[in-house]
Amino acid sequence: HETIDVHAIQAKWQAHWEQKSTFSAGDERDTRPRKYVLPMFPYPSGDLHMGHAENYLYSDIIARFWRHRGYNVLHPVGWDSFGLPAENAAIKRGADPREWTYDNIAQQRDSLKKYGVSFDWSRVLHTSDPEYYRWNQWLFQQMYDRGLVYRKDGYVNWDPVDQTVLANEQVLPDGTSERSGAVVVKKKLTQWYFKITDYADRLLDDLNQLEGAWPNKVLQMQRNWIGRSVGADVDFEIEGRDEKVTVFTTRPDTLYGATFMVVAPDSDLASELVSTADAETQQRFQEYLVKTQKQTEIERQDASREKTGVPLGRYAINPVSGERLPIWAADYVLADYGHGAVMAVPAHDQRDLDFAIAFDLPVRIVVDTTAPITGAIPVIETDDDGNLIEPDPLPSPVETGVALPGEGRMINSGELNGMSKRNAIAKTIEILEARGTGRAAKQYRLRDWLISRQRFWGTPIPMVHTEDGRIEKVPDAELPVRLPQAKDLDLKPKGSSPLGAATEWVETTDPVTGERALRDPDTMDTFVDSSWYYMRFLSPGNTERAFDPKDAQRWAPVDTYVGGVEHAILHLLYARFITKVLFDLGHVDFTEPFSALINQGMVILDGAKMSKSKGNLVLFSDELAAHGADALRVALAFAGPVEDDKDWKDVSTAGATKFLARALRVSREVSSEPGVKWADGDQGLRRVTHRLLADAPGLVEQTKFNVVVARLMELVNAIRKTIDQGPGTGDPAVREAVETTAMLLDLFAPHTAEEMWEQLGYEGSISQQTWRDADPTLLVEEDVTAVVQVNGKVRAQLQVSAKIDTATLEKLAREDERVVRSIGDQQIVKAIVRAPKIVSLVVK
Ligand code: ANZ
Repeated sequence: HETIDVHAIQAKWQAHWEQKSTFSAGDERDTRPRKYVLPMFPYPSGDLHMGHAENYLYSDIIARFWRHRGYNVLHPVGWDSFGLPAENAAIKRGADPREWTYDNIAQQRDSLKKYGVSFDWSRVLHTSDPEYYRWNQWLFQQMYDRGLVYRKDGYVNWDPVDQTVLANEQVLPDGTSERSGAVVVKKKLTQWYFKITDYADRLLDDLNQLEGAWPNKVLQMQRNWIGRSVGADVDFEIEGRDEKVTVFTTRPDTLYGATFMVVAPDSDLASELVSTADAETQQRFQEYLVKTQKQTEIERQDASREKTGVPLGRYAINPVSGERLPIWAADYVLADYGHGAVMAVPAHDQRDLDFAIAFDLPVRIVVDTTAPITGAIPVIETDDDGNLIEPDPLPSPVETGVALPGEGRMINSGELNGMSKRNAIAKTIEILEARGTGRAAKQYRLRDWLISRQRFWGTPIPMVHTEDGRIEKVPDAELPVRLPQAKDLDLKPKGSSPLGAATEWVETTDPVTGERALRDPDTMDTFVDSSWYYMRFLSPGNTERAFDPKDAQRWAPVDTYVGGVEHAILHLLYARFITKVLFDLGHVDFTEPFSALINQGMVILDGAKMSKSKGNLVLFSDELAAHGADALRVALAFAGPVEDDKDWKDVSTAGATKFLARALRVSREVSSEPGVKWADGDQGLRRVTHRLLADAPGLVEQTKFNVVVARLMELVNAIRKTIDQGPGTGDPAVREAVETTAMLLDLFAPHTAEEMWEQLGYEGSISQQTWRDADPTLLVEEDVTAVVQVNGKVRAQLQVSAKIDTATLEKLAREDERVVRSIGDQQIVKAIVRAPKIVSLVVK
C-alpha cells in the first residue's frame, strides 16, 4: 500500500499552471464562445474560512466545466479591501489599516492558490488601490452630474459603537448594526445619498427577468425590500394655512371614513403646524417629540404597542365630505414614509382604531364588510316559515376593538355607496383628479442610499466645499483623491471623519475661483466599491477608463455569480442599481449584472453556525494542510446539494482521500497505449462510462455536483472490477473509463486529475481537454430475463428492461399467455415481485 504525497502533487501542478498561465482568459483573438463565472470577492478580514472553501469550490467547478465544454472562460478574483472591519482590527492592534489589509490579502491569496482554484491571476484587483477607487470617484461624479447624488439633512441611522452612519440596508430587522451589533439610533446629520429610489420601479419590474435564474428567496427578499404600494395622494385643506397637506393612502375608497389626521412628530410639518398653537399644546408636543426620538424605527412600527400621541390644535378639511378633522401627532406615523402624514380611518385600519379608542375619536364605518361583493343582486334568505333572515349585523369596531380591513360594499360614502372596494378606489381617484385635490400615487419602502461614512478606510468623496458655501467636483485631472497616510491620524471613531483632521490633506483650492476650499472629509460606503467591481475585472489595468466598452461587449454581464444568501439585499440590490445607472449613462448595453445566481448553503458544525466567539471554528488553512486541496474539495462537493447547509461532522475528508487514491491507482495500472480502439473494450464498462458522459453536463448545469461525484465513485468501482475480475488492465475500455474519470474529476480534484492525465501518457493540462460525447448506441438499456413462477414452478421467461418497476413487471407477468393458461380458473392470492428478475404467483 503506497502512500501518495498529495502536497507534492499539488505543488507540482500549481507551479505548472502558474508558469503556463493556464487559466488566463483568452483575448479578443480567441474565437471560442465565452462564459464569465464570478464568485463574490473576499473581504480580507483574516484567513479564509469554510464558507470561502465552498464558495470558491463551486465557482471553480463551473469555470472548469465550461472550459471542458469548449468555452473561453473568465474566472477572476480580487479583494473587497476597504471598510470598517479592517479599520477596527487595525485600530485594536495599533496597526495601519493599509498594512493589515494587504498582509491579509497576501495570506488569502496564498490559500486560494493552494486550494487550486482556476483563477485568472492576471486580473487581480483590490478596491483599496487608488487605481481602483479612482473609478469610484469617477462614478460618483458621473452620477452627480446626472442628479443622482445629493446631500440631505435628515435623521439617519447612527451606529454608536462604530461612530458612523449606516444605510437602511445595514440595519438588521432587530434594529442592530449589521457590522458592530450595536443598537442603531437616529441622528440628524447632513449626508450624501445616491438616488436609488428613482430606480425603484425598474429594480422591481426587472426581477421578473431573473425568474428561474436567481433563487426565488432572493427575488422575494428584493421585492419586499423595494416594497411598492399602490394607492393615491390626497390633498387636505388646513384651516389657517395656505398650503394643503398631502397624505398617501392605499385605501382612497375609505376617504369618507377619515375622522382625523395624524402626522409624524419628528416631521417638519408637525413642528410647523403646532407653532400657532397655545403654549401648553406646544409644550406637550415638545415633550412628546423628545420621547419619540428615543424610539427605534422597529419599535415605532410595532403595531401591538399602546398608542400615544398629542393634538396639534389644528384642523384639516375632508375634500369629499367637507368635514373638519382634528390633527394629531403620533409616533406610529413615520416621517420618512409617504408624506409623513396619514388620513386616519379607524373603522378600517387597526392602528387608527387603536388610536381612536385611546383618545375617544369618532369611528365611522364606510365599507359594509358583510355585504356580498360578487354578483349584483344581494341574496335574500328566508327561514322555514318564510320569514326574512336578517344578515348578521356589522360588528362595531369600537366595541370589538377590531378594525374591518376586508372587502365589502361602500356605505355612508355619498356617490360611492354600493360600490365594491376596487371600483370605489378608481372612482375616488377620478373624483379627486377632476377636482385637483388628489391623484393616483405609488410609494416604496426603499429609501435613498446613504453612502457617506465618517471613517478613514474608504474612498474619499471627490468633492470640495468652497468658502462661499458651494460644493464643487474635484476636477477629473486631479483624480484620484488619494487617502493620506494613516500614521499621523487618530483613527478612533469619534463621530466625524478622521480625514477632517488631516489638515494638509483637507485644505485645497476652489476649482472655480482658486480660493481656499476644503475637501469633503467623508469616505464612501464600501458597497459602492462592490457595486461595479465585476466590470473592472474586464479591463483591470486600464488607466483611461473604468472599463473598456469593447471588453464589456465581449464578456458582460456575468453568466454565473456564486455567493452567500447574506447578500440577498444589500450588495445585489446596489449592483443591480449601479448597472442600470451605467446603462443610462451609456457605458453598458445590459441592465442586469448577473444573469444567474447561485447561493451556497453554510458550513456549520453540529447544527450551529461556526464563529470565533463560539469557539467552534473549523479552520480552512488547517484542513488544507491536513488533507490537501483535492480531498477537501471532493469532500465538500460530495457533502450535499449546493444550496443546503452542510454540517462539517458529515463531511468526510477521509472518504474523499480514499476515493482519490483509488482513482490515482487505476490510472497507474492502465497498460494500454493512448489511441487504442475503445470499441473493442469491455461492453459493460463502456456502458457505465458513456452513461456518465451523457449525464454529467446536465448534472453540472443543474449544480448537482454531489451527484456527479457519486457517479464518479461508481465509475471508479466499475473500473476496479473490470481490472480485477474482468479482462484486466490492458482492456481498451479500462483506458477509456480512466480517461473519462480524469476529465470529469478535474472539476473537483484538479491536481489528481492532472496527475492521472500525465500517467495516462498525455502532455499538457487536462483542464483544456474538451469532454467527449457519449456514444448513443451504448446508452440503450440492456434487457434482462425475468422469471415468472406459479406456485413455485417456472411458467414463463420475459425479456424486460433492467430498470423495469415492480408494478409494470407484475402486470406483464399476469398478462403473459403461458401464465394465464397455467392459472386456469384459479385465483391469484399472492404475488411476490422482485424487479427486474422474479415474479412469484401463489394461486388457489
Ligand atoms: C388610509 C387607510 C385606510 C389606510 C385603511 C390603510 C387602511 P403601506 O401598505 O405600507 O404602503 N401610512 C401612510 N403613510 C404613513 C406613514 N408615514 N407612517 C405610517 N403609516 C402611513 O401602507 C400605506 C398605508 O399606511 C396608508 O393607507 C396609510 O394608511 C398608512 F383602511 O390610509 B392608509
